[in-house]
Amino acid sequence: MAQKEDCIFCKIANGEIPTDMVMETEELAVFKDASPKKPVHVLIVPKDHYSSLNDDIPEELLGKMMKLIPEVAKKTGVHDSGYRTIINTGDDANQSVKHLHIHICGGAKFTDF
Ligand code: DGP
Repeated sequence: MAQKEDCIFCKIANGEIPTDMVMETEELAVFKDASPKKPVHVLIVPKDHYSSLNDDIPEELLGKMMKLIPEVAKKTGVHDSGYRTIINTGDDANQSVKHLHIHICGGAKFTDF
């Protein structure tokens, strides 16, 4: 699996478009969401292109994405106060960018579900 042409998250995650990068590993990029819904709102994005969770993602990569969540929470200051992780998949979930990503949101109390 590699990058997909004309995918904005492929370009951001691989440094072709500058962004507010929070942290990076060999396979993952973490950057700030351009339309933050909470004081802290960052995205964990694989550097390889997968369009969604439905895209037969290697277990190892999924594990690395999950393991990175608390590290990102520490780095962004929401580890102890709490945070929400969201993966939107497909149209009914309003997935707007068709490149797999995990939202990490925090810094204010959630009042919905
Ligand atoms: P989703 O609805 O789960 O596909 O969320 C996509 C998120 O990506 C949305 O919260 C806004 C954010 N986003 C869209 N385009 C850009 C961009 O060009 N840069 C950054 N940093 N975030 C973006």
